[in-house]
Parts: sequence; C-alpha cells; structure tokens
Amino acid sequence: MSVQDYLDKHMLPRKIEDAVNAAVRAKTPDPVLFISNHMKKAVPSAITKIKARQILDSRGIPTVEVDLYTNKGMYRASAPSGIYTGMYEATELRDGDKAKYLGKGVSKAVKNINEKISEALIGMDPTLQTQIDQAMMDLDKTENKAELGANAMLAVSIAACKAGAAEKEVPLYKHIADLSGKYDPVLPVPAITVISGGKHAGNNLALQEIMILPTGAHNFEEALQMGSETYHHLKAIISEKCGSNGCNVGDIGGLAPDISSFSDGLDLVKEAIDRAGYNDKIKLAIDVAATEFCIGKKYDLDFKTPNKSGQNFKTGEEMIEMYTRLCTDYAIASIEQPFDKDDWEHTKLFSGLGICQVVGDDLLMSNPKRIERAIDESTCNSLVLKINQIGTVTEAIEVVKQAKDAQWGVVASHRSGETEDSFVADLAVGLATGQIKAGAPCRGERLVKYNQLLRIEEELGSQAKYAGENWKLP
Ligand code: 2PG
Ligand code: MG
Repeated sequence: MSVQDYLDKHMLPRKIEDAVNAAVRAKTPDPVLFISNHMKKAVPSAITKIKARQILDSRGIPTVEVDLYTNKGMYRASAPSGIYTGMYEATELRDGDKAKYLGKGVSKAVKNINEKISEALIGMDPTLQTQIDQAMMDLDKTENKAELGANAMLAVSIAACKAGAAEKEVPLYKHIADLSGKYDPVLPVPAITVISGGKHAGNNLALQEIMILPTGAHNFEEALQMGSETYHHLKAIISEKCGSNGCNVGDIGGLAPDISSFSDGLDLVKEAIDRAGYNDKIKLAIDVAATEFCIGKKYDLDFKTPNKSGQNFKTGEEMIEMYTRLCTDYAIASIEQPFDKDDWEHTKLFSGLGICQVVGDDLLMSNPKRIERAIDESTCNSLVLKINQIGTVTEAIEVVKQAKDAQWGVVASHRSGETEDSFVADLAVGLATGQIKAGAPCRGERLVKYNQLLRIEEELGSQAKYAGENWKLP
C-alpha cells in the first residue's frame, strides 16, 4: 500500500486537523504532547487479516463464514440465506457445480474474500463502516453484487462492524446506533413464529408462519417468557388434537401440524395464548409468503395438498376479503407478504383499508428502489429487513432510515437458513426497529438471537427500553 493510500484509508489528514483544532480549543501549554496523545487515541488498529471459509447453515446448505483480525482480536461473522431468492435482491454467489453440495457450494465467494476483498481491506480502520462497504462495492462494480457475491460482502461487512465496535470499546448495538447517527437503542418486540407452513414445513398449510407478538410485556425478558410458555402450551394442544406427529417442527422451529386452513392454525394459537393466560398481552401476526403460491394472477391455497393443488384458486379480491375476515375474527395486527412479489395493486388495496400493519417482504426485497416506489404509491406500511438481500451493513442502515422516515414499521429479520451469528439482534436494537423476527423459541440458530437480546437488556439495565405497545414506531 502506498503512503497516500494509508493516509486516505485512515483519514489521517482529517484526524491531524481535528487534533490541532482540539489543541487550540483546549489552549494547552504543551500542544505537541496534546496532539500526540490525541492521535494515539484517534488512530485505530487496522484490519490485519481476513480469512473466509465455507460452513453449513441450519438447513445443511453451504454458506460463508469470515474471521476478520485486528490487533485487538478476531471477529467472526457469517451470511444467512432464505428459501426465496428473487431477481431484485443482491446476488448470492453459488458455485453451481452439481457434483458438490448439489451446486450450492460457496467456494467462489470464499475465494473472492480471501483474495480480492482481503487485499482491498487490509490496513483499513474497522470503525469506518461506510468506507469499508464502499471499498467492496467499488471492487464489485455491479449493481447487484454479482461479481463478489452478496454472501461474501455481507459476512465481511458484519465482521468489520463487530471489529469496529471492539475498537471503540462499545457494545455492538451501540456502535450500530452510532453508525446510524440517528437512533437510540430499543429492545424490539419479538415476532415469534409458533406455527410453520408454506415452504418451511412438510404439512399442507399454504400460510408460511403464524407469529405471536408479546406487545403487552414490560420488557424483552418477559416477552420471551410469554412466547416460550405459549409455544409449549401450543405443543400440548397440538399433541392432544393431532397426535405427537403434529409437533414436528419446520425450518425455523414453528410447530407443523397437518392442517390446511389459516383459521385452523389461528384457532390453535388462540387457544394456546388463552391457556397461557396472555389474552390481552399478545398480538397475532402472519407471514403468508404468498409469492410461493401465486400462479398467473391467482393464489393456490392448496398448492401443497396432493391431488387438490390447483383446485382452490383465489383472486386478489378474494384474498383481500379473506384477510379482512381473518383480521376481524382473530384481531391480527400484522400481515407480511399477503400477495405476490409483483402484485402492487392488491397489496395497496388491502393496505389502504388500514386494518393492520402490511409488511413487504419479497415485494420490497430490502431494495431501496422498490421501497421508494412502495412509499410513493402507499403500497404497504412496513419493511422486513433481510440484510443478505441488500449485502452490506451500511446499506441496511440506509433502508431502515428510508422506511422509518416514511413512518413505516420495520421488522429486522433472520432467514430460514441461519447460522450461529446473532448480529441481527444487535442490529434491531441499534437501529430501534421495534420488531424482530427470529423464528420459534426452539432450535439453537433461532435462540442465539433471542438470547443475545436477553444479554443486551441485562447490560442496559435501567437504561433498557422495550418497544412494547410502540412496536410499530418505537
Ligand atoms: C421470511 C423468512 C423468514 P425466508 O419469509 O420472512 O421467516 O423466510 O428466509 O425463507 O425467506
Ligand atoms: Mg417473509
């Protein structure tokens, strides 16, 4: 690296200027000593090494893990992955070599990190997240991160963010809040998945997730307790009614009884909330993931039922009627992806009724251009933030600001293919999203996020603020 590159990477000229100004302001008798002390604090330990490898996610599919080193230590991060990877999201780079992992290997993404990304980032200050992410984007040069792979870039971006927090000697959520320059930490309301269907489970339920939101809890710890108790009551109810086979779980830990109607699932969950004694403290939410069963312009509610697939089609209007009825019958507070990813028309019509929070998942794909269109056209009123769809921490922060500035709700989200990385928990707190989706209170890769939130709440002590009833706009 040239001297000029080194100075630029560390923004040294600006830091020297800051130090001189601080010395003048302090009217110090010994400006040289003052400036030298100031610079010692201002010049961080740089990134010294980046090493990536292929690991397996919670579904046994390869993903990228990164170890990023500074003089302070080693910081590890990995990229999650979803079922649906759409054309509007950043590219997940996979090898395509069918002889290995059915084409899903990530050795090219790993190589990109170990060679190109590592060369560009070594020597950089880990606290300068924007510059780090920009350096990767400059190297990639494509609009959708197709060259280096969003899975490669995200794992590095998260590892750098952790190193930045350590460098500043502040908790990760605090560093993220600082990077936003805007938010104070807030513990989110967990949207806890209790029933799984759709492409996440082997039952006949088209609906992907039924979630519970303990908005009436006093703090996060109590919210998680309510969620766990309700989950276990539900397990007992399903076992009584459908036999223990019904208690098998889907990809994100939700129970997967063999039911096919939305209302059968909601009835079971209502009964569990009732048994747990949390009727007035827990709200219901669903993620329909309707893109998965939209055929032409119609929705096949029996798309998973053998011999019935194709016989229970509903039009967009009929889906609106169904949602309206469900919201009345079950007081559903939030519906995610109620229509196809490109069904702007019905999403807007339903959202316009103002019955519940309408969350855009595949519709938005955490893509700033699609979010902008949805804000302009009032298509929905909440964003599900999936960081691997966008590919860097900096861009994730920007889309959260975009959504919040439009008075939208924000749900920080895991993916169905997860790892032991708990970054999304700190991200939700640091950006005060108010809501987090991390699956069921079951399976390690889900609990690692919820357990991290318990630790953050403990650390914040009397300063901890739980979003609670302000879950949409904390
Ligand atoms: C969703 C997510 C997680 P996937 O649809 O919101 O629950 O699933 O990661 O498969 O897209
Ligand atoms: Mg979804």
